[in-house]
Amino acid sequence: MKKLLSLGMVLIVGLALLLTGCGGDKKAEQAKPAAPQKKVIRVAFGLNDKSPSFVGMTKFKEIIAEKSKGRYEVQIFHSSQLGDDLGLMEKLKMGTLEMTFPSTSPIASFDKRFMVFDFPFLFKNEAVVDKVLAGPFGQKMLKNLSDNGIVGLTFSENGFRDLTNSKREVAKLEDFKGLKIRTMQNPIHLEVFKLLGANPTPMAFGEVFPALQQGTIDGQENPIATIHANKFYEVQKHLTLSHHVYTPFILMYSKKLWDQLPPEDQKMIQEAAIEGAKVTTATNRKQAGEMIPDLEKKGMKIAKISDADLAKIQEAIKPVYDKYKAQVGAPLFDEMMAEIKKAEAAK
Ligand code: KDG
Repeated sequence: MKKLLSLGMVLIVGLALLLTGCGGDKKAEQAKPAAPQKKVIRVAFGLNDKSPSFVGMTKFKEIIAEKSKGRYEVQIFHSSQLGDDLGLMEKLKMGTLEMTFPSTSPIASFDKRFMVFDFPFLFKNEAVVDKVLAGPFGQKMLKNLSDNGIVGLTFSENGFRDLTNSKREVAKLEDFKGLKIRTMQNPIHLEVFKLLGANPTPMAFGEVFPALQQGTIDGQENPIATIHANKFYEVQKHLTLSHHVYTPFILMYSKKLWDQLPPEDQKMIQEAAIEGAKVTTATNRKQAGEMIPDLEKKGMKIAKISDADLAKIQEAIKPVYDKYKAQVGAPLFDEMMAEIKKAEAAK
Protein backbone atom coordinates (compact mmCIF):
# COMPACT_ATOMS: atom_id res chain seq x y z
CA MET A 1 0.00 0.00 0.00
CA LYS A 2 2.87 2.37 1.05
CA LYS A 3 4.68 1.53 -2.20
CA LEU A 4 1.55 2.32 -4.21
CA LEU A 5 1.17 5.67 -2.45
CA SER A 6 4.76 6.77 -3.13
CA LEU A 7 4.46 5.68 -6.76
CA GLY A 8 1.34 7.84 -7.00
CA MET A 9 3.25 10.81 -5.51
CA VAL A 10 6.07 10.40 -8.03
CA LEU A 11 3.55 10.35 -10.87
CA ILE A 12 1.79 13.49 -9.61
CA VAL A 13 5.04 15.43 -9.20
CA GLY A 14 6.21 14.32 -12.65
CA LEU A 15 2.96 15.42 -14.23
CA ALA A 16 3.12 18.80 -12.49
CA LEU A 17 6.67 19.36 -13.75
CA LEU A 18 5.59 18.47 -17.26
CA LEU A 19 2.67 20.92 -17.15
CA THR A 20 4.74 23.83 -15.81
CA GLY A 21 7.36 23.30 -18.49
CA CYS A 22 9.95 21.44 -16.37
CA GLY A 23 12.46 22.90 -13.97
CA GLY A 24 15.36 22.54 -16.41
CA ASP A 25 13.70 24.41 -19.29
CA LYS A 26 12.60 27.20 -16.96
CA LYS A 27 16.20 27.81 -15.92
CA ALA A 28 17.24 27.97 -19.57
CA GLU A 29 14.50 30.52 -20.24
CA GLN A 30 15.61 32.70 -17.34
CA ALA A 31 19.15 32.65 -18.67
CA LYS A 32 17.98 33.85 -22.13
CA PRO A 33 18.70 37.60 -22.53
CA ALA A 34 15.48 39.67 -22.45
CA ALA A 35 14.45 41.04 -25.86
CA PRO A 36 15.83 44.63 -26.08
CA GLN A 37 13.16 47.21 -25.37
CA LYS A 38 12.04 49.18 -28.42
CA LYS A 39 13.09 52.82 -28.14
CA VAL A 40 10.29 55.24 -28.88
CA ILE A 41 10.66 58.61 -30.63
CA ARG A 42 7.50 60.65 -30.15
CA VAL A 43 7.05 63.48 -32.63
CA ALA A 44 4.23 65.90 -31.84
CA PHE A 45 2.95 68.89 -33.81
CA GLY A 46 -0.01 71.16 -34.46
CA LEU A 47 -0.84 70.38 -38.09
CA ASN A 48 -3.16 67.51 -38.96
CA ASP A 49 -2.81 64.18 -40.76
CA LYS A 50 -3.64 65.76 -44.13
CA SER A 51 -0.65 68.12 -43.97
CA PRO A 52 2.56 67.82 -46.02
CA SER A 53 4.37 67.53 -42.68
CA PHE A 54 2.42 64.41 -41.80
CA VAL A 55 3.54 62.89 -45.11
CA GLY A 56 7.16 63.83 -44.32
CA MET A 57 6.98 62.47 -40.78
CA THR A 58 5.51 59.21 -42.06
CA LYS A 59 8.57 58.90 -44.31
CA PHE A 60 10.79 59.65 -41.28
CA LYS A 61 9.01 56.88 -39.34
CA GLU A 62 9.51 54.36 -42.18
CA ILE A 63 13.22 55.17 -42.54
CA ILE A 64 13.82 54.84 -38.80
CA ALA A 65 11.99 51.48 -38.67
CA GLU A 66 14.05 50.18 -41.58
CA LYS A 67 17.46 51.60 -40.65
CA SER A 68 17.20 50.65 -36.98
CA LYS A 69 15.87 47.19 -37.92
CA GLY A 70 12.98 47.73 -35.55
CA ARG A 71 15.05 48.92 -32.57
CA TYR A 72 13.29 52.30 -32.74
CA GLU A 73 9.64 53.14 -33.20
CA VAL A 74 8.46 56.61 -34.23
CA GLN A 75 5.06 57.59 -32.84
CA ILE A 76 3.32 60.52 -34.55
CA PHE A 77 1.01 62.84 -32.59
CA HIS A 78 -0.62 65.37 -34.94
CA SER A 79 -3.37 68.02 -34.51
CA SER A 80 -1.99 69.46 -31.23
CA GLN A 81 -2.80 66.15 -29.44
CA LEU A 82 0.15 66.72 -27.07
CA GLY A 83 -0.11 70.53 -26.95
CA ASP A 84 0.73 73.64 -28.97
CA ASP A 85 4.10 74.81 -30.31
CA LEU A 86 5.17 76.64 -27.13
CA GLY A 87 4.15 73.78 -24.83
CA LEU A 88 5.82 71.18 -27.04
CA MET A 89 9.11 73.08 -27.08
CA GLU A 90 8.94 73.28 -23.25
CA LYS A 91 8.55 69.49 -23.17
CA LEU A 92 11.68 69.14 -25.33
CA LYS A 93 13.65 71.38 -22.99
CA MET A 94 12.52 69.33 -19.97
CA GLY A 95 13.25 66.04 -21.75
CA THR A 96 9.66 64.75 -21.62
CA LEU A 97 9.19 64.63 -25.41
CA GLU A 98 11.68 63.70 -28.13
CA MET A 99 10.65 65.72 -31.19
CA THR A 100 8.54 68.55 -32.54
CA PHE A 101 8.72 71.06 -35.40
CA PRO A 102 7.39 74.55 -34.79
CA SER A 103 7.61 77.41 -37.26
CA THR A 104 10.62 79.56 -36.47
CA SER A 105 8.23 82.32 -35.32
CA PRO A 106 7.20 80.97 -31.88
CA ILE A 107 10.85 80.11 -31.12
CA ALA A 108 11.23 83.88 -30.66
CA SER A 109 9.42 83.51 -27.30
CA PHE A 110 12.69 82.24 -25.80
CA ASP A 111 15.29 83.25 -28.39
CA LYS A 112 14.85 86.57 -30.19
CA ARG A 113 17.47 85.69 -32.81
CA PHE A 114 14.85 83.50 -34.52
CA MET A 115 12.75 86.57 -35.35
CA VAL A 116 15.26 87.12 -38.12
CA PHE A 117 12.99 85.01 -40.36
CA ASP A 118 9.84 86.96 -39.47
CA PHE A 119 10.49 90.19 -41.36
CA PRO A 120 7.94 90.46 -44.18
CA PHE A 121 8.79 89.98 -47.86
CA LEU A 122 12.36 88.77 -47.21
CA PHE A 123 12.47 85.85 -49.61
CA LYS A 124 11.56 86.28 -53.28
CA ASN A 125 11.11 82.60 -54.04
CA GLU A 126 11.80 79.03 -52.92
CA ALA A 127 15.16 78.81 -54.68
CA VAL A 128 16.46 81.67 -52.52
CA VAL A 129 14.97 80.08 -49.39
CA ASP A 130 16.69 76.77 -50.13
CA LYS A 131 20.11 78.36 -50.65
CA VAL A 132 19.95 80.47 -47.50
CA LEU A 133 18.70 77.69 -45.22
CA ALA A 134 21.19 75.12 -46.52
CA GLY A 135 24.06 77.63 -46.37
CA PRO A 136 26.24 78.70 -43.43
CA PHE A 137 23.67 81.15 -42.07
CA GLY A 138 20.90 78.51 -41.87
CA GLN A 139 23.23 75.97 -40.33
CA LYS A 140 24.38 78.48 -37.74
CA MET A 141 20.75 79.17 -36.79
CA LEU A 142 20.15 75.44 -36.25
CA LYS A 143 23.18 75.28 -33.95
CA ASN A 144 21.92 78.32 -32.00
CA LEU A 145 19.08 76.17 -30.68
CA SER A 146 21.45 74.17 -28.50
CA ASP A 147 21.76 77.24 -26.21
CA ASN A 148 18.14 76.46 -25.30
CA GLY A 149 18.30 72.73 -24.64
CA ILE A 150 17.19 71.84 -28.16
CA VAL A 151 18.97 70.10 -31.04
CA GLY A 152 18.09 71.58 -34.44
CA LEU A 153 18.09 68.57 -36.78
CA THR A 154 17.18 70.27 -40.03
CA PHE A 155 14.92 72.87 -41.61
CA SER A 156 11.67 71.73 -43.10
CA GLU A 157 9.02 73.76 -44.89
CA ASN A 158 5.95 75.50 -43.55
CA GLY A 159 5.97 77.90 -46.48
CA PHE A 160 4.91 81.24 -47.90
CA ARG A 161 1.91 82.50 -45.98
CA ASP A 162 -1.34 83.79 -47.48
CA LEU A 163 -4.21 85.63 -45.83
CA THR A 164 -7.79 84.42 -45.45
CA ASN A 165 -10.79 86.22 -43.94
CA SER A 166 -14.55 86.03 -43.69
CA LYS A 167 -15.35 89.73 -44.22
CA ARG A 168 -14.23 91.06 -47.60
CA GLU A 169 -11.75 90.95 -50.44
CA VAL A 170 -8.34 92.15 -49.26
CA ALA A 171 -6.18 93.43 -52.11
CA LYS A 172 -5.28 96.98 -51.04
CA LEU A 173 -3.81 98.59 -47.95
CA GLU A 174 -7.20 100.08 -46.95
CA ASP A 175 -8.80 96.61 -47.00
CA PHE A 176 -6.89 95.51 -43.87
CA LYS A 177 -8.55 98.18 -41.73
CA GLY A 178 -10.07 96.80 -38.53
CA LEU A 179 -9.88 93.12 -39.54
CA LYS A 180 -9.35 90.84 -36.56
CA ILE A 181 -6.48 88.68 -37.75
CA ARG A 182 -4.97 85.78 -35.84
CA THR A 183 -1.17 85.71 -36.00
CA MET A 184 1.38 83.29 -34.63
CA GLN A 185 2.79 84.13 -31.20
CA ASN A 186 5.44 86.50 -32.50
CA PRO A 187 5.92 90.29 -32.02
CA ILE A 188 6.93 91.04 -35.63
CA HIS A 189 3.83 89.37 -37.06
CA LEU A 190 1.65 91.34 -34.64
CA GLU A 191 3.38 94.61 -35.48
CA VAL A 192 3.06 94.06 -39.24
CA PHE A 193 -0.72 93.65 -39.07
CA LYS A 194 -1.02 96.65 -36.71
CA LEU A 195 0.90 98.77 -39.21
CA LEU A 196 -1.49 97.59 -41.93
CA GLY A 197 -4.42 98.89 -39.86
CA ALA A 198 -5.74 95.47 -38.85
CA ASN A 199 -6.53 94.31 -35.33
CA PRO A 200 -4.18 91.34 -34.79
CA THR A 201 -4.31 88.83 -31.98
CA PRO A 202 -1.78 86.05 -31.24
CA MET A 203 -3.13 82.55 -30.79
CA ALA A 204 -1.93 78.94 -30.76
CA PHE A 205 -2.66 77.07 -33.98
CA GLY A 206 -5.05 74.57 -32.40
CA GLU A 207 -7.45 77.37 -31.42
CA VAL A 208 -7.65 78.98 -34.87
CA PHE A 209 -10.45 76.99 -36.52
CA PRO A 210 -12.92 77.30 -33.61
CA ALA A 211 -12.10 81.02 -33.28
CA LEU A 212 -12.82 81.54 -37.00
CA GLN A 213 -16.00 79.51 -36.71
CA GLN A 214 -17.27 81.44 -33.70
CA GLY A 215 -16.28 84.76 -35.27
CA THR A 216 -13.95 85.84 -32.45
CA ILE A 217 -11.48 86.47 -35.28
CA ASP A 218 -12.18 87.41 -38.90
CA GLY A 219 -9.10 85.93 -40.50
CA GLN A 220 -5.77 84.17 -40.26
CA GLU A 221 -2.72 83.60 -42.43
CA ASN A 222 -1.04 80.32 -43.34
CA PRO A 223 0.37 78.48 -46.36
CA ILE A 224 -2.12 77.14 -48.93
CA ALA A 225 -1.58 73.50 -47.87
CA THR A 226 -2.62 74.33 -44.29
CA ILE A 227 -5.62 76.39 -45.40
CA HIS A 228 -6.71 73.35 -47.38
CA ALA A 229 -5.81 70.60 -44.87
CA ASN A 230 -7.53 72.38 -41.99
CA LYS A 231 -10.63 73.21 -44.04
CA PHE A 232 -10.40 76.92 -43.32
CA TYR A 233 -12.44 77.33 -46.53
CA GLU A 234 -15.48 76.18 -44.56
CA VAL A 235 -15.37 79.37 -42.47
CA GLN A 236 -13.42 81.79 -44.72
CA LYS A 237 -14.73 83.17 -48.01
CA HIS A 238 -11.72 85.27 -49.02
CA LEU A 239 -8.17 84.27 -49.83
CA THR A 240 -5.45 86.79 -50.66
CA LEU A 241 -2.32 85.41 -52.30
CA SER A 242 -0.21 87.78 -50.23
CA HIS A 243 2.91 85.59 -49.75
CA HIS A 244 3.78 88.19 -47.10
CA VAL A 245 6.28 86.05 -45.20
CA TYR A 246 8.03 82.68 -45.52
CA THR A 247 8.21 80.56 -42.39
CA PRO A 248 10.52 77.58 -42.15
CA PHE A 249 9.83 74.70 -39.80
CA ILE A 250 12.67 73.34 -37.70
CA LEU A 251 12.71 69.64 -36.91
CA MET A 252 14.05 69.57 -33.38
CA TYR A 253 15.00 67.00 -30.73
CA SER A 254 15.22 67.32 -26.95
CA LYS A 255 18.92 67.88 -26.13
CA LYS A 256 18.51 66.09 -22.81
CA LEU A 257 17.29 62.94 -24.59
CA TRP A 258 19.60 63.35 -27.60
CA ASP A 259 22.68 63.36 -25.37
CA GLN A 260 21.67 59.92 -24.08
CA LEU A 261 21.73 58.39 -27.57
CA PRO A 262 24.77 56.63 -29.07
CA PRO A 263 26.40 58.69 -31.87
CA GLU A 264 25.47 56.14 -34.55
CA ASP A 265 21.78 56.43 -33.59
CA GLN A 266 22.03 60.24 -33.56
CA LYS A 267 23.41 60.05 -37.10
CA MET A 268 20.61 57.72 -38.20
CA ILE A 269 17.91 60.01 -36.73
CA GLN A 270 19.39 63.17 -38.23
CA GLU A 271 19.70 61.59 -41.69
CA ALA A 272 16.12 60.30 -41.51
CA ALA A 273 14.91 63.76 -40.40
CA ILE A 274 16.61 65.34 -43.43
CA GLU A 275 14.93 62.82 -45.76
CA GLY A 276 11.55 63.36 -44.07
CA ALA A 277 11.91 67.14 -44.40
CA LYS A 278 12.66 66.77 -48.12
CA VAL A 279 9.38 64.88 -48.54
CA THR A 280 7.48 67.54 -46.56
CA THR A 281 8.95 70.35 -48.65
CA ALA A 282 8.28 68.63 -51.99
CA THR A 283 4.70 67.78 -50.95
CA ASN A 284 4.07 71.31 -49.73
CA ARG A 285 5.29 72.86 -52.99
CA LYS A 286 3.20 70.49 -55.08
CA GLN A 287 0.09 71.20 -53.01
CA ALA A 288 0.64 74.97 -53.00
CA GLY A 289 0.15 74.97 -56.77
CA GLU A 290 -2.54 72.32 -57.02
CA MET A 291 -4.83 73.36 -54.23
CA ILE A 292 -5.68 76.91 -55.23
CA PRO A 293 -8.19 75.78 -57.91
CA ASP A 294 -9.71 73.37 -55.40
CA LEU A 295 -10.09 76.13 -52.80
CA GLU A 296 -11.85 78.15 -55.49
CA LYS A 297 -14.13 75.20 -56.23
CA LYS A 298 -14.92 75.02 -52.54
CA GLY A 299 -16.18 78.58 -52.69
CA MET A 300 -13.20 80.78 -51.83
CA LYS A 301 -12.75 84.02 -53.72
CA ILE A 302 -9.10 84.51 -54.63
CA ALA A 303 -7.54 87.98 -54.61
CA LYS A 304 -4.13 89.05 -55.85
CA ILE A 305 -2.30 92.22 -54.83
CA SER A 306 -1.20 94.45 -57.73
CA ASP A 307 2.41 95.70 -57.86
CA ALA A 308 1.26 99.25 -57.06
CA ASP A 309 -0.73 98.10 -54.01
CA LEU A 310 2.11 95.86 -52.90
CA ALA A 311 4.43 98.89 -52.94
CA LYS A 312 2.00 100.77 -50.66
CA ILE A 313 1.72 97.81 -48.29
CA GLN A 314 5.49 97.42 -48.15
CA GLU A 315 5.88 101.13 -47.42
CA ALA A 316 3.36 100.92 -44.55
CA ILE A 317 5.22 98.09 -42.82
CA LYS A 318 8.73 99.52 -43.28
CA PRO A 319 9.00 100.68 -39.62
CA VAL A 320 9.03 97.08 -38.48
CA TYR A 321 12.54 96.68 -39.87
CA ASP A 322 14.05 99.50 -37.79
CA LYS A 323 12.12 98.55 -34.69
CA TYR A 324 13.11 94.87 -34.62
CA LYS A 325 16.50 94.77 -36.28
CA ALA A 326 18.24 95.67 -33.01
CA GLN A 327 16.22 93.09 -31.06
CA VAL A 328 17.24 90.33 -33.43
CA GLY A 329 20.81 91.62 -33.45
CA ALA A 330 21.88 93.92 -36.29
CA PRO A 331 24.94 91.79 -37.27
CA LEU A 332 22.78 88.67 -37.53
CA PHE A 333 20.16 90.52 -39.59
CA ASP A 334 22.85 91.93 -41.91
CA GLU A 335 24.42 88.51 -42.27
CA MET A 336 21.09 87.06 -43.41
CA MET A 337 20.47 89.92 -45.85
CA ALA A 338 23.93 89.35 -47.36
CA GLU A 339 23.14 85.63 -47.77
CA ILE A 340 19.82 86.47 -49.42
CA LYS A 341 21.52 88.84 -51.87
CA LYS A 342 24.12 86.20 -52.67
CA ALA A 343 21.41 83.59 -53.23
CA GLU A 344 19.43 85.96 -55.46
CA ALA A 345 22.51 86.66 -57.58
CA ALA A 346 23.40 82.96 -57.98
CA LYS A 347 22.08 81.23 -61.08
O1 KDG B 1 2.84 71.99 -36.28
C1 KDG B 1 3.24 73.24 -36.49
C2 KDG B 1 2.09 74.19 -36.38
O2 KDG B 1 1.65 74.22 -35.07
C3 KDG B 1 2.38 75.56 -36.85
O3 KDG B 1 3.51 76.18 -36.49
C4 KDG B 1 1.43 76.09 -37.82
O4 KDG B 1 2.10 77.92 -39.12
C5 KDG B 1 1.51 77.53 -38.17
C6 KDG B 1 0.67 78.43 -37.36
O5 KDG B 1 0.03 79.26 -37.99
O6 KDG B 1 0.64 78.36 -36.13
